[in-house]
Amino acid sequence: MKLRGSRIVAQSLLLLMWVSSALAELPIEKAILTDAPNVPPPITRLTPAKVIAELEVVEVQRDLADGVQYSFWTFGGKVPGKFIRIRQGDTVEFHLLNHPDNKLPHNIDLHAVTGPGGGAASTFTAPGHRSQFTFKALNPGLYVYHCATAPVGMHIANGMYGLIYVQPETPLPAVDREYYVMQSEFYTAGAHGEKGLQPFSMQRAIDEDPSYVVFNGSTSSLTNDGAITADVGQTIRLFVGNGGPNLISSFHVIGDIFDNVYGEGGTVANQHNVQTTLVPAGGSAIVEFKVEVPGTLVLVDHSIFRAFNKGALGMLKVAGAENKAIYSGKEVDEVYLGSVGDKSAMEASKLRKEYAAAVKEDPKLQKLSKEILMAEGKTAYNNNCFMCHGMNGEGVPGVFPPLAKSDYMMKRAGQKNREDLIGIPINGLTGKIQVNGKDYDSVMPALTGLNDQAVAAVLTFITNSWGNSAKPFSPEEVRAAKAALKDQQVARPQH
Ligand code: HEC
Ligand SMILES: [Cu+2]
Repeated sequence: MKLRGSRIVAQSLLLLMWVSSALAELPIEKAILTDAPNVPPPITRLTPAKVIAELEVVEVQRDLADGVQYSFWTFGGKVPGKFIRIRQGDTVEFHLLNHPDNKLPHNIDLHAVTGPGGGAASTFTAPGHRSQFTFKALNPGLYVYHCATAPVGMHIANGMYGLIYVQPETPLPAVDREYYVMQSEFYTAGAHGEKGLQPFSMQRAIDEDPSYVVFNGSTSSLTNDGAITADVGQTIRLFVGNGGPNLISSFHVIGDIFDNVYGEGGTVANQHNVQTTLVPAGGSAIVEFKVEVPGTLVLVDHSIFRAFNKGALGMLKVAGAENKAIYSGKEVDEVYLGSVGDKSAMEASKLRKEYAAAVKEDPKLQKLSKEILMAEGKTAYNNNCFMCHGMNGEGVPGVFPPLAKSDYMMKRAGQKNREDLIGIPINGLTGKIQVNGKDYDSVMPALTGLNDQAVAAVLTFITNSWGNSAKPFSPEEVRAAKAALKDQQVARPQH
């Protein structure tokens, strides 16, 4: 018995020695932590290390929006908390420090930890205290961490979240730029934009009715001077997190397409060529894309009122030379009135009808408008017709038929068949016709340069000159006849 007991003791001792020597063999390094939008540099070592990570909880008052302040509870002084980068297989000695000026106890639940509460119970820390625990990073991936002290929702809502990236043993391909972007909501007592220090509203948080949805802790963290940057031709990797506490993000970059998405922050690029990717509350995604042309790309939650009305908007400014083959810039800029144009055209035709009706009722106006048509018609005739039909409509015997006292024409200038006559200058005339007992079989070309007004005028002129007399032609009549002639042409196509 005694012998067996001492053998167990010896065996345990050996095991203990092996464990401690294995630990002792690990190189020790201090984790580099960064504030958003920066990411610590890729880890280049090929074997595990013992990493010491130190994170301090600080309760601070900062701007949430222009003129709007909020009392944030933070991991490291800013929202989101500092980015932690370790390597798969690393042993992490984690230190949580609660600043002595803070009012509340806090802890941390790292989703990268395999163990109860993700470290929450082991890190419960009162103000002015520090806690420590150690975990082994078994699973690679991009993980959210957050405070899990009751009331948990309130601690998260006040800004207590961040990202820890457990770099896989085989790292993701190298890119030119890596950035840290984390979305979250804020529930203020005042409405969006209400100035001054805004207290947290528990009711709004329960109702999931945020007054702010932001990237990296405020409406201006990633805009204008806060914009992240890149040069044309570079590859970008965004480590995207969502602290919630309630909303799912429809993460989208206006003006580019994700070449690769590591869905839900896992280690497999499970999709290519993606426009918008979902980032769950308490979850993440890694997206990669190449910037090909200069300009400002806009990061949004594509639940779009959150972007344009609650603050979920960021910028990636790309500098470099244009590439017109990929993006031309504006090529056409012209007026398009759409239904407004139709409306004004309708209005004009209505007024024209009213005008015609008014002219009809007033003999003086009627006479005047006929005189106008005659004068315009004479001009049109002299410019377009006289070279064939003659100065006085006499025509050329056997070649060009006369218009003066033409029975052919005047038959069509009465009540019936007026559209036949209107069609002659518009479409021209070919084939056998008889005018005043004489045959003509020639070609009159279409006179395409005449508008409705000119056609009405020239027809009024030729049917009221040289002894002819008929009712004047109006532009409206010409327009209607044109439409009727078009329909006839469609019905029996000309050859
Ligand atoms: C290039 C010469 C030419 C021009 C220019 C020309 N016509 Fe004609 N016109 C003719 C010919 C030729 C005919 C007979 C066509 C046929 O034989 O089918 C004709 C026929 C007519 C007829 C029917 C026959 C008649 O004498 O009643 C009318 C009306 C007419 N033209 C009006 C016009 C008007 C109005 C214009 C100017 C806007 C015009 N023409 C310009 C050559 C011309
Ligand atoms: Cu907390």
